[in-house]
Amino acid sequence: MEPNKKAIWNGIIREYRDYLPEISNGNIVTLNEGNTPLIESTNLVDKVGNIRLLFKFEGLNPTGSFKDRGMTFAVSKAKEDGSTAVICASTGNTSAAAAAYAAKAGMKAYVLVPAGNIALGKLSQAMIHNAIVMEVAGSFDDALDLVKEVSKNYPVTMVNSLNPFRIEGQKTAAFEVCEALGFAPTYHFLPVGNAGNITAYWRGYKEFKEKGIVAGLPKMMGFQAEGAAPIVRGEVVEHPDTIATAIRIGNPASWDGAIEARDESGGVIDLVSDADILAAYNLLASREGVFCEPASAASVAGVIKMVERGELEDGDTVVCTLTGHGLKDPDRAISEASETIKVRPVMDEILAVMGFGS
Ligand code: AN7
Repeated sequence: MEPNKKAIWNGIIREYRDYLPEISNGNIVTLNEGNTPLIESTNLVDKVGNIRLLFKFEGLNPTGSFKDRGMTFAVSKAKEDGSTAVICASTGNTSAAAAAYAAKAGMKAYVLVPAGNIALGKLSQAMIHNAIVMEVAGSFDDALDLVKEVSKNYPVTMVNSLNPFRIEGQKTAAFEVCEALGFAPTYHFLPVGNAGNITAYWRGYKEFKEKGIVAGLPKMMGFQAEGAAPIVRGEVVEHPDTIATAIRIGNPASWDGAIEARDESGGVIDLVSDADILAAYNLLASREGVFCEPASAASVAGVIKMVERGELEDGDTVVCTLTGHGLKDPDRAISEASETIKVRPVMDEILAVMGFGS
């Protein structure tokens, strides 16, 4: 048979070419990222009432997070510029994506991660894709300062979200949400760390509105972790701390973009506690069958908080981005879950556990 064209997704650059800066075909570096599902929530009515809640599950990208959307573009542009190496600071997911796309491009990747504060899955990805991994005895913010300096003075391309092509690629997630719904949602919730993603989604929504593809715009709702909430507090957090290591960031690079998204859309940037994040993380896994990483659950914790405050109304369409896959942080899942039950290979013991014993 002939290949079924409808069944083939060519990655966000080829699929959204008309909305992105130009790039030649030969320089496109892709792992066919994007086209992630918008999953309808069905089992959280007691927490969120009768809003229509949907999860944009970005954990189903090739490296397991939304970072792939921006990385395909940043690495493709680096290739077009003749660059042979990329560098980034990362709480984990950016480094995993940079390492994978650099491998695909035949480039070198240098990644700086905060020692002791990167989830195991993410570290394993950067390592197996053969990046040079530097564990910095400091914070993400320290690492980003160093990366900015290095990329200014040496021939290596920075692929943090200060690289404008990262935001361009990431905005395509907003296009997909609009296309899946047939309109822009009432609210869009997402976790905020470096604030690149909220900046990117807002740009994407605005572009679809300007082009007349959708009539409305969502209110942008960003949520930081309580111990790492510089935008909410209005000042840099010197020693950010949260179990959601992905968003353990005290001085976001796209701070202004987040403020703009909030103010132009009439939205909110607020915080949620680690306990709220973990409660949402557990609810998603145990009731919705969706395993995201802790930082991702900050968006859902934000929805629950807003519902409790009476901010959301029945009938509102609310999209939550679940930014990364739960497998990124297996240690957290195991520490949150109930214990396994050790048994001998004996039928009586199995039946006793199942409650079928005599
Ligand atoms: C799962 O990988 O900053 O507000 O270095 O991995 O766009 O920074 C990761 C951020 C949310 C926050 N959820 O997004 C990195 C990094 C997950 C993340 C965020 C991140 P931004």
